[in-house]
Order: sequence, then C-alpha cells, then structure tokens
Amino acid sequence: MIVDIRKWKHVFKLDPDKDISDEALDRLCSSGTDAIMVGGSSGVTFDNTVDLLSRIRQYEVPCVLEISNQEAIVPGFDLFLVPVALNSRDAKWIVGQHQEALKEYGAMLNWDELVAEGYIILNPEATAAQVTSAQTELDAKDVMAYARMADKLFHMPIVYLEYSGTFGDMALVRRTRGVLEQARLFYGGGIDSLEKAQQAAEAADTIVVGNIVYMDLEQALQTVHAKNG
Ligand code: 1GP
Repeated sequence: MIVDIRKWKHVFKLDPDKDISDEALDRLCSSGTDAIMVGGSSGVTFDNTVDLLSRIRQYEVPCVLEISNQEAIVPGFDLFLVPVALNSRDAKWIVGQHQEALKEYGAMLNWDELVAEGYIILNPEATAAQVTSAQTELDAKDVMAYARMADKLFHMPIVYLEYSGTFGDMALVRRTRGVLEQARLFYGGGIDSLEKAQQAAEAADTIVVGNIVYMDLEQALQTVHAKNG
C-alpha cells in the first residue's frame, strides 16, 4: 500500500498497552480517518504491537507504527514513523536509541518506509515529556527555531507539536505551521470534541486524536468530521 502522509488530515493514535474492544476498533477503522498510528509512551511491547496490528489489518485503513522502542519494532506496517525528541535534554531520545537500532538493522532497512518526526514536546505533565526529560519551558521563538531546524536543516517530513493530555496553544501551532516550507505540521494533545478538532485542524496540517478514544468513543468518532473543514 502506498501511504502519503501529505494527504493526512486526521489520525487516530492507538496505544498497544491499552485495551480496545473489537466493536470500538471496527468503528475507528471504518470512521473515515486517514490513518491509524500505533504507538505509546510506555508498556509497548512486540507482542501487544503485533496483536493490535493484526486486528487493524482486517480493515483497509493505512496503519503505521510510531516506533517507541527497539523491542517493539514489528514488520508489516505501511510506514514506520521515527520520533526524534528535539527538545529532550537527553541525547538518547534525539540520536541515541536511533543509533543503537541502526547498529542492529541499518543494513537491512527499507528507507522508503521510514519517516522522521521532529517532536517538540510542550506539556510537561505528559509521559513523553517525562520519559525524554523534555525542556518544555519554551517560548514561541524557541519552538519556531526547533521547527525550522527539523524542516530546513534536517529535512524531516513531519514536525510534531506534542501536547499529549492537554489542549495546546493554537496560536502557536498556527505560527509554527507558518514557518514550515516542506514539513507537515502534526498536532496532538487534548482533542476530545469536534470543536477542538476543528480548531486544531484549522491551525495544523494533521491532527492526532489519542486518549479520548479510550475515554469517550462517541466524542472520538466525532473528531473525524473536522476533516471536512
Ligand atoms: C499523543 O499526540 C497524541 O501522542 C494525542 O494526544 O492523547 O491527548 O489525544 P491525546
């Protein structure tokens, strides 16, 4: 399957470490979302990732893996997103784990299936911020500089503003998108209604809807309508 991230407006992110019923998965995969992203910040294993992939594969929706650790790299996804935590204080989350993985798999990778995501993590309470020791006290100039670094210096296809768990500053999201030339701006965090999805979809290129899937499936499904403006 050819997957074009540049066409994505809406993505559901499913966590292999969380339970989801067959019925809920059926409704999510048939919702009209552009892709299902599989990933999480903790408890992601090879086994729970394989299990979720095989269930999603019953549907036509593109399914991509956001790699969270080397042990949980499962073949068979349409694409593999590789997070680079640009504002981490720990090089392990910027280049360290990546270098370790490439020592193992570097010679046998299909590079066309790999897409780098330049993460800027902005909610200090998020697990991702804590795991990566992210420097979240950033002003707009700081964020813009990271965004340009990802876009212009490193040529990353995705800049990801990550507010996981809280709804972010849409003015900042819009400004950040404004400085990108080739990268696509992903926004994720706290989208729990159609209204918030519409606000985020207006500010970013692609919106990512995560936790509400597990809290209130009906509200989660509503967010797909933000695709239509
Ligand atoms: C998490 O950006 C996603 O990586 C979505 O965040 O769980 O807050 O929707 P939420």
